Amino acid sequence: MGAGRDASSANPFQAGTTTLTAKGDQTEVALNLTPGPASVSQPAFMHNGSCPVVSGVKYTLTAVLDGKSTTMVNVALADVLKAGPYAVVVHKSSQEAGIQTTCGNVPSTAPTATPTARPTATPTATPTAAPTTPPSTFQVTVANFALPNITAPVGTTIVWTNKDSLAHTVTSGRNGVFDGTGWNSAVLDPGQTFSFTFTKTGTFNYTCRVHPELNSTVTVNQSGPTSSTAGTPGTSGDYYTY
Ligand SMILES: [Cu+2]
Repeated sequence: MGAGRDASSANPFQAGTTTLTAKGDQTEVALNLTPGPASVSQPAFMHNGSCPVVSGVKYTLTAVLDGKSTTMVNVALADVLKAGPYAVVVHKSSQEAGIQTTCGNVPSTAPTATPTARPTATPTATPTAAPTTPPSTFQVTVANFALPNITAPVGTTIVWTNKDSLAHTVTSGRNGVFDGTGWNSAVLDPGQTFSFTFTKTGTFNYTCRVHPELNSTVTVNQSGPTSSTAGTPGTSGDYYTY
């Protein structure tokens, strides 16, 4: 952790920064100034108080050479800060120690911890509900002399299987007459199938061309469920010719 701050320098001959760094129970005091006279050792001190008024020396720092000085102070950083404020004073040279070239205040509060980026929670993938795909095909049975009434979502392919003992057709229309739209199977002998895919919603009548009294509906909705119920059976049992 670095406690760097400069120095509102009262006499900014040599501007720079003082950095306090915790080193376990010790504190590193690093000065980084614009260099003074080349290769001239410049006495440096940490005084109690603030610039420009300076009272006694608290710590003697390593003399600054070419703008740099590092000193280990045998006091923990928190205690250094607690005991402040301090001012770092650098003198022109040993010979001219009476001339301060820098006075910088050392902050007396703990440096603000560098904000650690808060780890962003890894987004948990929301399990995607398996799309409820409507059954692509729906098996229905023609039996007991009746056509089933059917409900299914759009897109369903309805497969009629004739399990009756009679032949039937499944034909769009009413009363045995194909209405010219939709679907119209051939005559389905027992055991035969016919399929048709419903791509539009609506309620569609259908009938049997062989047995006009058989009339039922296919209801196609935007979505499920799929169901089939027995339609009204014929009564005559007549087998119409076709
Ligand atoms: Cu029929």
